[in-house]
Amino acid sequence: SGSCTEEFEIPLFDLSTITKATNNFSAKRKIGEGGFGPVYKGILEQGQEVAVKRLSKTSAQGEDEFKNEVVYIAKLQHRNLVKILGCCIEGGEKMLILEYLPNGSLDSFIFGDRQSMVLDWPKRFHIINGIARGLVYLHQDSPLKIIHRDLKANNILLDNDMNPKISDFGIARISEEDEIGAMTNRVIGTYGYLSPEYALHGEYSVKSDVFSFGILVLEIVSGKSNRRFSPPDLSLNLLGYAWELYKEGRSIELLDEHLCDSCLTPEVERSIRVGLLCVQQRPEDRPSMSSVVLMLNNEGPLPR
Ligand code: ACK
Repeated sequence: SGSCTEEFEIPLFDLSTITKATNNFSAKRKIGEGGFGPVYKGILEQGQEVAVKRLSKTSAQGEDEFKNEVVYIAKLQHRNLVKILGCCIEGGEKMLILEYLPNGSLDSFIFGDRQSMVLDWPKRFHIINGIARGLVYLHQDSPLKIIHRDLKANNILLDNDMNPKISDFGIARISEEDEIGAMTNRVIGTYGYLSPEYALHGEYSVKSDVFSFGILVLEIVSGKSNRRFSPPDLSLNLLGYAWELYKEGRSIELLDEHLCDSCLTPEVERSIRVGLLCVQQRPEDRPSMSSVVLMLNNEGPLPR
């Protein structure tokens, strides 16, 4: 009994419970490296699988990201966001206990070693649509209006049914409603996904998430990663390539070679077009996530 913070009423786990569940944080149980430290798979006494995100950076930034994540994730509840089960703050340790998602991140699915399990187009569209719905919730339907700021394939986790779940709220921020953009002099996030106004001028808004979403769409469609590209070459990358193909009516060449040629259905074309709308240079030209969902599902007009 007890809770992580007075304010948020998240269940508090004992350190002994988590130590046991993770086999004393054994290397075998480590599933990856997250924003502020390693992530372990844990199995609770009742057999329930959990993911344990352990704060390891003893830096002010690590502490901030941990606190940020607890505070935000506790208030958010949506089928396309990772669920928090509780936390553990004891003996100098700080950990988040999250639902365990057996299929890991989208990153390893589309660019990684799981290429043998090629995602067909309907699954890819399901993933794109789910991420978009999660973002509509974050941006406008959640009690806090939140900008994620670090959307990338590595932060999209997949459950057993390939439902995407947005994770890692370490650097998320509340969006000030009537502000077009907030400023920061500390640009954190991941190159390849950062919008130009954020990467170059530290200006962020919900429209920076829309940009990152657009990159994700192009990555999911093409099976190619945009991560290795960084400023000032923002145009010499996947999105520049996608634009070229689109303008010349050759969008089919963007498609992942693992997808069938007959895949260039109106649905795929729509997704590519929506992705390209989202990565426009000027934030004000990018659509909101709610119009993205409408356009993806052919329920709203798609501008030329
Ligand atoms: O692709 P992955 O195995 O899936 O590697 C990353 C790594 O940890 C760093 O984020 C994995 N991961 C993070 N959170 C979870 C979770 N809740 N369930 C399963 N795997 C997770 C992620």
